[in-house]
Amino acid sequence: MAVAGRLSLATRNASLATPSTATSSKITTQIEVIPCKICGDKSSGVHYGVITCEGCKGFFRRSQLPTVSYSCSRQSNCTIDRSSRNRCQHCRLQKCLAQGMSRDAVKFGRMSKRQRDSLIAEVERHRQQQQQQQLQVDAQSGLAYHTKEREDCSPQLLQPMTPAYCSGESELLSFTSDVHPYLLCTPNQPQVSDMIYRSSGVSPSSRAHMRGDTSGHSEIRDELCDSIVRSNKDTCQYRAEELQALKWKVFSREEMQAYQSKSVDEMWQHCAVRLTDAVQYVVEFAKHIPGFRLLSQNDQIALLKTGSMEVVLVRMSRVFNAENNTVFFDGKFAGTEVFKSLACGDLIAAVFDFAHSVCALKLTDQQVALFSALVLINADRPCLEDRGKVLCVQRSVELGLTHILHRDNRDSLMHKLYQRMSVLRSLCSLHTEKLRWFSQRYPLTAHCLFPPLYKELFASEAELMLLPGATH
Ligand code: HC3
Repeated sequence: MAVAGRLSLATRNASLATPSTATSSKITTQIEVIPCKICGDKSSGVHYGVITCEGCKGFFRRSQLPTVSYSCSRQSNCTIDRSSRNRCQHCRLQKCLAQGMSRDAVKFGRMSKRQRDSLIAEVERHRQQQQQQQLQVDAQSGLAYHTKEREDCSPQLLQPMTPAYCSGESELLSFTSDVHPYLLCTPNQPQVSDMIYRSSGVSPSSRAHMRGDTSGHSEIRDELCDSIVRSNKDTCQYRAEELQALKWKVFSREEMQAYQSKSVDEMWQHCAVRLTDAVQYVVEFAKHIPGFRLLSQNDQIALLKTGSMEVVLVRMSRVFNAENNTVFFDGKFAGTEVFKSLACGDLIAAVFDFAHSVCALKLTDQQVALFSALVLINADRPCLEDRGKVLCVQRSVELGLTHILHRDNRDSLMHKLYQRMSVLRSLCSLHTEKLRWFSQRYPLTAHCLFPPLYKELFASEAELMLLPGATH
């Protein structure tokens, strides 16, 4: 797997939602020349990751309320334009999702250099189109036209646009400059006690040293556990109270039928967007696991590529109601029937069984957090550059998990958690298999309509990029 070659991360600092540089603010002031990607009305900027008008922005915001659910009374293929946009909320929402709108785009919507250049090119292309139209009008009305600006146009800027979902740059990691406590260690020192905190001037270990006591080790371990638990809580996607309040809110028969009458590719696209949202939270979780950021970027990516789907599946147990076998999906609790049109019943059944089996372990939030960290930081994953360093972080997480299980009088859980880990591996292989089947059958959807992050995570395994000219 050519991780280093394909995934360049260095330039991923500009935020699409909150542009901070001069270039970004220049782009935002000019974005309005591009019509709303949903209905074609006049746009007002980038909202939820896509250029839209105020109307579609508000519509998308309202559509994300947990109580909202739309269905189409026709064939789910209504035309959405300025005049028809209010006729079918279902198809309008589908178009928003297909264009890549996501409520998480505000939080995670970082713009890569490629995307920024692409946007500048699109702004320029539209500006020129408008100018061209004006020139034609002027010519017809006999007006002279020669502007310096026209002569200066770079041919580069006139190149065809790459659709947002067809860009080839890494979506996996966006590096922010926020400082979090992190651990530093070398491959030859794989113990928590050998790690050095670099977050503040004086580390817990040196504080302990100065006091001459041995409690420093446990202090470090406790800080590591706290950090992972906090990170898990901050990135868990849904608040416990929210889930509790909606626990018995299941999809109605009509709503379920609306999902079931979606075409296979439509449902795949829908689920791919939902899955990608969940993965983005996992990526944020990973970035705050002490020690993760000290790994090379390629190793961080390699761990996320193999582990993020597994963590999504672990997290599924938190949003799973084992009493009626439903999962929180699109604002309500959904049974396996909701996913029928994906046409992969065996995968869905296996994933639901897994969630059930994790629920049966009755893990605390702390145990789930440490277990998730251990699923991610695994030195046995393929393509790691510095396996020793990964092992070092893995050991520290293992020690943390062992400690909290011991403290909670649940030592015997460790063995069961390792068993669950091997089930996770087979679930992901099955998922990859399904994706391979789907991308052979619907190459266009897989190539152009799946979120870039989804493709980046699963592409190499499932050969999603089957189209000629696709970036490998
Ligand atoms: C059902 C789901 C896996 C679980 C995902 C969960 C429930 C996980 C916990 C998050 O907090 C919320 C969440 C959102 C999306 C859920 C996924 C949607 C589809 C996926 C199935 C396993 C199908 C795989 C979809 C495919 C084939 C397109 O990749």
